Amino acid sequence: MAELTVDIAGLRLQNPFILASGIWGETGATLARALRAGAGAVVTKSIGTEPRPGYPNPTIVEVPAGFINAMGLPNPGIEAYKEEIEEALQPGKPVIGSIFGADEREFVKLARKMESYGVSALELNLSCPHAKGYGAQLGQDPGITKKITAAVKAAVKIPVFVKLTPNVASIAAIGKAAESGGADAVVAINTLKGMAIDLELGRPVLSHGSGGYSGPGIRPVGIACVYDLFEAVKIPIIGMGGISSGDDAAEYLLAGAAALQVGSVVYKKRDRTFTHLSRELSRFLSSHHYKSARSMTGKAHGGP
Ligand code: RRO
Repeated sequence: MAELTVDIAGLRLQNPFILASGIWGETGATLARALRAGAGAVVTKSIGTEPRPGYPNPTIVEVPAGFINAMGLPNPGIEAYKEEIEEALQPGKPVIGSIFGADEREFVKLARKMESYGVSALELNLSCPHAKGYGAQLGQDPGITKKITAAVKAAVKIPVFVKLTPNVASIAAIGKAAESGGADAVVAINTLKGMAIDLELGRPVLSHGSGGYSGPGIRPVGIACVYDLFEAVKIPIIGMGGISSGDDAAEYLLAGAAALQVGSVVYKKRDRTFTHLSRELSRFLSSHHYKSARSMTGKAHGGP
């Protein structure tokens, strides 16, 4: 049996498949469920300083090859989230705390709290495509990305991952900014800005108008981003965007990912997601004579 264990910035994962932020992440019970169902690690919903209801319905629509969502960062706020983390920690596997803020002061406050709750690492959301004053509005700027990353790194001891937006001219430049701010890993990619129009109403389907496109349709974009980042940074890359099979996972590893996140596929495969993907990746490794998932990282680069 090929070895699926991977290490990311000191975190040991039994397999490379991490539940992405926003998928089952608002409660500790669902995070624990994903871990018990075989996830290597889980990422929480992005948590802010205050409770937020999110945008009114409709907040998600199925489109060809994926979904468009504009949930609007719904979350219970950092104070109330302590008990969810406690429950998520029960299975004894890594829990990664995702946070979003408007500036480095908010990020530092959230980072300290999350660390005190016992998470294994932080994921800074600098990439939500439709949040005024948050997410990609900060993460599209390399200077702001570096400043927020450096401020969080100086405030906590646990590893800090920075989740990047594909909605930029050069994701490599933003990855380098995160690295120079001291990031321990980058996560690529968050959703692509997208929109669906309701032909009968003659209006956008989602209440917010635009949203974030995820699912199989964005996989080539994610692969290109991971490939470019691998050439630009030395820190590990956590790859994501449209992974729904062992072959998709292998493609991301070859492009340069050291671990993977999955989101949209969980809506289809639910609790079977992680065992299914692990089994398929394991089969791919054996049939292609790779000893381990680890040994595949970045193998699509370099000479003939
Ligand atoms: O909550 C959302 O609407 C959301 C977030 Br925070 C994000 O980072 N990416 C996304 O597609 N949706």
